[in-house]
Amino acid sequence: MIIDQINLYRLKMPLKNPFETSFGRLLFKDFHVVGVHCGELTGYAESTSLPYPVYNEETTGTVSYMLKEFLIPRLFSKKEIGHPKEVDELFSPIRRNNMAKAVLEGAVWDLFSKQEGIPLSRALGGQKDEIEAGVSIGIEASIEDVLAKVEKFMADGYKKIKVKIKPGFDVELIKAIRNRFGMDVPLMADANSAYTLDDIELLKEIDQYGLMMIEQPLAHDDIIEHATLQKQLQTPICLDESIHSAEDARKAIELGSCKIINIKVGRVGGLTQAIKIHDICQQNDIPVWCGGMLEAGIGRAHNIALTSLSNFTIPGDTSESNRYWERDIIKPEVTFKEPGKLSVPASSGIGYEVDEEALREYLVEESVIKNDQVLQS
Ligand code: OSB
Ligand code: MG
Repeated sequence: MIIDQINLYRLKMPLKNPFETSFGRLLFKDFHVVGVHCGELTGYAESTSLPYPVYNEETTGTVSYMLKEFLIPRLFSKKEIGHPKEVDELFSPIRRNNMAKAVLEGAVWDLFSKQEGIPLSRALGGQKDEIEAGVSIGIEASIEDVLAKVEKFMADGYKKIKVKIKPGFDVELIKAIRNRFGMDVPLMADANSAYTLDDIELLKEIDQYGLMMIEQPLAHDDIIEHATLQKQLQTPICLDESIHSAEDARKAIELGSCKIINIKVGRVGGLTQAIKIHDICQQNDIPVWCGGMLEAGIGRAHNIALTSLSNFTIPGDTSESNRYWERDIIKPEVTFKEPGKLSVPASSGIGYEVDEEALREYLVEESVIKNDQVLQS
């Protein structure tokens, strides 16, 4: 592949409803779509950054800066790319900035699979034709409001319900869900680092409710105290924020910091690294699932392709497009093939068309970056 041009689109998409976590409230998604061009073909990916550095250290602004100043020039410096894994290697001397790396690497993966004429899922090594869908419910004004959403999403057929918790909105919420809907709800809680080991009694109380897992209860950069906590809980701990690479995953597994890992492509710096984490977890009998960052359609399509790998045995955060969007940026939108199940596309690349008209509707900034190396040669 010789990439001749890269289009960088910054989009602002209003969420149907605000989404609140222990670190704040989001009203819209402000993110980038990257298109990498090679002749007639374009590979697409979407950045998972948020407007504020509250989930990780990146923001939509830092992603834009890193892409323009470092990552795109570095990609162009390599004359020809044989395989997307080379992009992961090419970016490895640059520290962190994983979401910025991931969006460019992901677009190259899509381009590569389009060139090969195979689905992205197959290029990644995935075998499944369908995956199970889960949904994440934010912190709401009241427990009743969360219960109403749980009821709706269960009726829709979702196979996993994740609820966000924070101090003061935790035990009572879980108890209310169990009291209303019983043990049949495949339920988990995500704390987004809102607790410390001082909260051990409260965490032990949550332990009674038979959750599938508790996600990232302790600090965003911790794997030591999570190991201490896991020894005292029956409920599996799932790490999200703490895992940025296959090396992090290996160390967390070795320490016993978790029994499950949430893989988010952006957080770990791309699909190549996501596959490595998947493989290390598989070798150690640690199941994984694909976490979400309120993606629009392109990001959703990437997540579906990744989830087709065999150790993604737990439903992820990947929901239908209409969970967050009035109008998504792909055609067709992501919808269930049957309740709670999504098809893994059989056509080449991400398997969805980018809806240019919708993309333009949300566009706030566009940059076209040409590869001068190609023009000169
Ligand atoms: O921790 O999983 C998280 C959204 C933004 C930031 C962090 C998280 C989330 C979600 C979103 O839970 C899930 C989704 O994409 O539906
Ligand atoms: Mg999480």
